[in-house]
Amino acid sequence: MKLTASQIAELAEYLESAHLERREVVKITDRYPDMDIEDAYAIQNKIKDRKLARGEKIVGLKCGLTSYAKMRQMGVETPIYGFMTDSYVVQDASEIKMSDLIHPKIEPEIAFFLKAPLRGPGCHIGNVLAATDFVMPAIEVIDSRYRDFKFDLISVIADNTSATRFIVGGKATSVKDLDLATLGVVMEKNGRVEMVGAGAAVVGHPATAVAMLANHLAASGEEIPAGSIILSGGITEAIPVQAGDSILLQVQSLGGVSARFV
Ligand code: OOG
Ligand code: MG
Repeated sequence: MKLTASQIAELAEYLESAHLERREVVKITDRYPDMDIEDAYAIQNKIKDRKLARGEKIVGLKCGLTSYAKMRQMGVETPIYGFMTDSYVVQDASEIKMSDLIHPKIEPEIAFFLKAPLRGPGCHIGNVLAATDFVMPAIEVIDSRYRDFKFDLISVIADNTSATRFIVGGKATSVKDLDLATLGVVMEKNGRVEMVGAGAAVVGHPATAVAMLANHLAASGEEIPAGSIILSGGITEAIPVQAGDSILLQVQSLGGVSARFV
């Protein structure tokens, strides 16, 4: 840790008000170039405390930068993790107001619904599949609070990994008869195929991303609670969206999930 408790609290307020007021801000490492990853998660945790104090509830956790494409793009080898509250939930086939957001992008993901807790260290695909009640297609809407959606690893962790909305839909499906690595995904915008991919784009197998999250939490003595929704991380690059855009994600065997930006 390089920052003081009051600097952590100040940066949490800086980023959370940018989120609430829908404005872009200068990335925090410009002001604190020496801050480290531990500081970044401490800021994210303070943002979580602020939301909980306001009455929001944690509904799930997310993995980010889990696709090889995104990791390469960022020059990193470890995923990042964030949280999602009830205010991030968007119902399938409904509208998302652009006026609530800054410069959103969408990502095709797999959502894991856990029936049992997951605790590291040493958590692996097998533990994740055993603890998974079912999976569903998910679209994550990310909306970095940083100017022009540009950041480094430390800044984006502090900004709760750009989390802002997510939509789940399609068929709740048991993982028993699914091969999540070869599962195909097709992301459409306005009736045009924009991105295609397969589950293996996420660290070889989407369940591995969930195992890595459990192992990450274990380092601070935490676990993933039963009943959580976990987003795997985007399978393809993110796609920018604007008012008027209709989006549809179809996942092999799991059906589709959609939304409209207005
Ligand atoms: C960081 C969040 C990345 C994912 O699925 O890879 C993420 C960002 O790119 O803004 O959610
Ligand atoms: Mg994501």
